[in-house]
Formats: sequence, C-alpha cells, structure tokens
Amino acid sequence: MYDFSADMRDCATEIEVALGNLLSTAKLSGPGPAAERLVAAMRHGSLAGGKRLRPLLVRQAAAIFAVPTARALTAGLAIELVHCYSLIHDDLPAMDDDDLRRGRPTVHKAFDEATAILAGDALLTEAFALLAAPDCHPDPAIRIALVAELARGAGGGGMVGGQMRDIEGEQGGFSGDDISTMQAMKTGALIRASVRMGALLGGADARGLAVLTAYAEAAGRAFQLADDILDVTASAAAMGKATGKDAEMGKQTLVTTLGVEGARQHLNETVSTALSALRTFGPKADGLRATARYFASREH
Ligand code: GRG
Repeated sequence: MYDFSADMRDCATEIEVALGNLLSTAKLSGPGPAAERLVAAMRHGSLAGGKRLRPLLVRQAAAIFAVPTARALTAGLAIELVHCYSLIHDDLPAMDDDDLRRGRPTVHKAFDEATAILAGDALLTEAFALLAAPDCHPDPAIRIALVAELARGAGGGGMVGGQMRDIEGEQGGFSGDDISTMQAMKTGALIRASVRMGALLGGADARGLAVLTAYAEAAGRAFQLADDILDVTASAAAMGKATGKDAEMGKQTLVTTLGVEGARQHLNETVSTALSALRTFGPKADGLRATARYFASREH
C-alpha cells in the first residue's frame, strides 16, 4: 500500500543529497573567494528545510507510468532549483522584503542583495543545464520537452508573470478572477509543470497529459488556498511566519474576498476536483491523491 510519509521523506532526502552534490564550488565556479561566496549563497538558499513538494509531484506523476524514482530525480531537482531561486528573489527588499525563510535568515540577510540576486540567477540557469544533459533522460526529444515545460511554468506566462501581477495587485482593485489568475500563474504554474514533467518522463499520451494537467491545476489552486488560509491563522505564526503578512502588505487573496470559512469550503471543493481528475488511473495515482489531500491539510 502507498505510504505518503515515506515517499515524501525519501524524496526530500534524495533531493537534499543531490542538491548538496550539485552545489559544490569545484563543480560550479572554480576556486577563489567570489566563487565560494556565490556557491555558499546558493547552498544557503536551497539546502535545509524545504518540503520538496514539486520533486515529489514529478516522481508521483512519473510513478503512474512506472518510471523508476531515480529517473525522476533530475527533473525534480531542476524544478526545485527554480523554486528555490524564486524564494530567494521573492524575499528581496524590492519584493516581499523578508528577513526569515524556513526559520533562517534570507539569503540577502545572510550575504547581501547582489549576492542573493546572483545566487538566484545561478540556480535558475543550473536547472536548465541539468535538464539538457544526457544524464537527465536518454531521449533528446524528452529532454527538450522537459526544458520547454519548465520554461513555460517559470517564465513570463507562468511564475514570473504571476509575480508581476501580484505586485500590481498591491494597488488594490483586483477581482476574485484577477486573484485566481495571478495565483494560477505565480504558484500554480510550477506545480502544473512538475506534474506534467513527470508525465512527460513517462511518455504520457495527449489524453493522459490532459487528465494530469486538470489534476495539477486543481492541486495548485488548493496549495495556494491553503497558503492564504495559513497566512491568517495561528499556525502560520507558530512557524515563525508573520500572521497575515500578505494582508499587511495590501495583497489581496481569496481569503480577503471569500473569508476564511468560504476559502476553506472552496479548498475542499478544489481538492475533490483534483481527486476526480485522477479516476482513470486507479491505484497508480495514489501518490498524487495523497499529495492533493496533504495540500488541504498542511499546517506549514
Ligand atoms: C520572484 C520570480 C519570483 C517569483 C516568486 C513562488 C513565488 C514567486 C513566491 C513565493 C512566495 C510565496 C510564499 C508564495 C506562496 C506559495 C509558496 C510558493 C509557498 C512556498 O512553497 P513551499 O511551501 O516552500 O513549497 P518550501 O519552503 O517547502 O520549499
């Protein structure tokens, strides 16, 4: 029987080890204090503490097609590098201006702003180098499809575009639809890319990709709704995150428009949508099912 806790723990351990190996001065930028400082900042921003949910989604989607977990590791690592870069840049003074991330000083606090920008840039670039290398997958067509999928999720039509809309939303005046679109891009696009990358590794056909995309879009909405609810509940404070930080910054979320109870109800409906999308896959999709449920129940 599928064991979600074991899968999540194993995935996090594998990603932590692989990140540690990848992010070494010798491999990345040669000797010298500048190189060492850059690599130290990249390590600070990516090692220790992340839940590694996106690599977990890659491996769970790949598992539907019996792809071995080792084969899903590189794609998961690539998407985690992009996620870590986004958090480093999101914490910068020009964006959310946060001092703490995962209970530790943010990269620009532990180092300096220029180093944090460059560390994020280097993590982002490294992600695409990983996907392009033959170790990722023997079939170049699949490697290209993975590169294209990650670029689509991370770029101006995805995460970065969503972040830009989020900044615009601080001026107020966003409708519920505007908020949903912004969130689908800012947070949802990388979650969607994770699931689709797992499906691409497994050689999914158009129908399989469409079903998994529907799952991923609902799961991404659920993840963001849960995050918005946590932002205004005591659990967020218990994790050292300022309660209601988004609200304090004037950011509109679905909790602002629906209220906490309305958002909880919407969250439950969204998880049901994600679960129904997986019907055709039977028990092979138990991993993805468990992750959607986890998104709704998580406390950090
Ligand atoms: C700056 C280009 C750029 C993009 C930033 C994703 C993002 C866009 C910013 C993150 C800000 C934020 C807290 C968004 C809410 C959802 C979210 C991505 C939470 C953090 O993801 P987790 O819970 O984090 O997977 P861990 O620490 O477990 O990796």
